[in-house]
Amino acid sequence: MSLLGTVLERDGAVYRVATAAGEVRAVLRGRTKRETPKVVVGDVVRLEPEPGGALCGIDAVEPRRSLLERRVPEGRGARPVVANVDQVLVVTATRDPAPIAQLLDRLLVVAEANEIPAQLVINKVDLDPGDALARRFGRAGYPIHLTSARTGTGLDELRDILTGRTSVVTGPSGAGKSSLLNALQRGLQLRTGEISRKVRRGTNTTVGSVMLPLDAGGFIVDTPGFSEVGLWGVNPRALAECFPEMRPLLDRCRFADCRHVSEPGCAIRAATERGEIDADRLASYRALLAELEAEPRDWE
Ligand SMILES: Nc1nc2c(ncn2[C@@H]2O[C@H](COP(=O)(O)OP(=O)(O)OP(=O)(O)O)[C@@H](O)[C@H]2O)c(=O)[nH]1
Ligand SMILES: [Mg+2]
Ligand SMILES: [Zn+2]
Repeated sequence: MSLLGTVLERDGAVYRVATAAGEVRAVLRGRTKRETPKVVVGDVVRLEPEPGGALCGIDAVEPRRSLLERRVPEGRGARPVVANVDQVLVVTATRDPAPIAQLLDRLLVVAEANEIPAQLVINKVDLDPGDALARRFGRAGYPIHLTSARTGTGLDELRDILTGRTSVVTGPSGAGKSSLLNALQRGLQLRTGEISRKVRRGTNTTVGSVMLPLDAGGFIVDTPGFSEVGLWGVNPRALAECFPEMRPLLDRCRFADCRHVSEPGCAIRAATERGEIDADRLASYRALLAELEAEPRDWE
């Protein structure tokens, strides 16, 4: 009798898997050992209890709804990081630390490049209402959620969008991600007010992703180094498609291969001059474009 489960974490050859009957530990077996795709965190797997053993066998991987991939700089293709992510929540503070719009744009582009819907959480509204941020990203087309982990503002709304889905929560250090999650999920006790992830990132060792089940249903994914996921290898030509407010205008540029930098007849620049696209978003687009164009052209 086989059982379905969701892979929460990998520890060497052993996977921690959540099933309706509780958590089990499992190893790859036969077919899943040899075959690609390799099992990653977030995968829904079919388990076969090992007779008399403490470990289950993973017999099959269910088809994936989505896949967040880390593209490898040396042109070695892409490495799967997390499967079945439904949404990315980019969290920023209104202040302390000061929001950096361009960094938020980058995180949103990473989500778009992986074809995962993104939303913006503007936290610490007890310190500043965050109007300018809400306007900038709202105009770009992103759903906005105003929260305060300190006062509880917006937490019901945040709980609603997390429930029943698998969400990557990302954003700059100090934005309040851990504080928000602790406020939403009893017993989570993530450490706050320390720069935990930075330390791990600095060592250059890739720490795997972890999924945290929510009591209300759904999972939160902690993916170290999300900002390094996904931008490598994005075709510069496809970058403008990762800006939702630019997408509907792209076929109106005079040249089909318009980079929206200095080309004549550019519909994006015209819309920016008319005030329909935020000039600062276009500036972010150009900064990311320059970065991508400086990369080796693995994707060609
Ligand atoms: N005033 C105020 N402070 C907050 C709020 N949310 C979090 N903080 C504080 O901001 C600091 C950073 O919060 P964390 O939850 O650790 O931030 P983080 O995003 O998890 O940071 P990293 O784990 O380093 O990425 C802590 O001192 C929190 O107490 C809020 O809504 N309002
Ligand atoms: Mg944290
Ligand atoms: Zn153009």
